[in-house]
Amino acid sequence: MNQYLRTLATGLALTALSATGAYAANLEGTVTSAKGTAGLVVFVTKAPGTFTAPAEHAHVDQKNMKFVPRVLPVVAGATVDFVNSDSVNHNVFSPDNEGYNLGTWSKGEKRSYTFKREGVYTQLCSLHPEMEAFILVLGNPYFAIAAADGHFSIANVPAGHYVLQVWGEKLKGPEKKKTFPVDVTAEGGKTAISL
Ligand SMILES: [Cu+2]
Repeated sequence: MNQYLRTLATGLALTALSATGAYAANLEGTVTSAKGTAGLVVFVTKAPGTFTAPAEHAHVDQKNMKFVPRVLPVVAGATVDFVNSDSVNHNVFSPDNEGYNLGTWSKGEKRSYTFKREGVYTQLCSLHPEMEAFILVLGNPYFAIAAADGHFSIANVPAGHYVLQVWGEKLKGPEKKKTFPVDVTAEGGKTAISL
């Protein structure tokens, strides 16, 4: 194959890869907020295509009188198993969106719930009012929880233009509505978000 044909073939292959969205890279960045970065969820607001939740269930533990993790982002359709690891009974209910009450169960048992609708669901226990956690149900799998230093990395994002938003339990409405545009190329994407 001569040089021209080789270049043409490479170009066609790259075009085909791009058209099928095969280019996917890490979208990384930092988020800063006066309210702290622990538990902040950075997510892509909209992404083309339809997404199915992983068959494997996500888990929320009830341990030492706390929900662990306190913040859990999942894609719509995901099933979450709530596991009681304490020697006392726990309950799980949420007053948000369609609302649910999974009942009360004892150590070593679990109950499951499938989140079909996008939204934020506060997790509460009717037996222990101090217990609280949050499940964010998102429309696509492109999200990450920021580390304590504010760094986040969203894996396998197809090349394209996106808008990021941030959710945090201490953030107010205007902060949660702030949008941050970012481009992802074959080499990835990088951004700095200041709330
Ligand atoms: Cu409880």
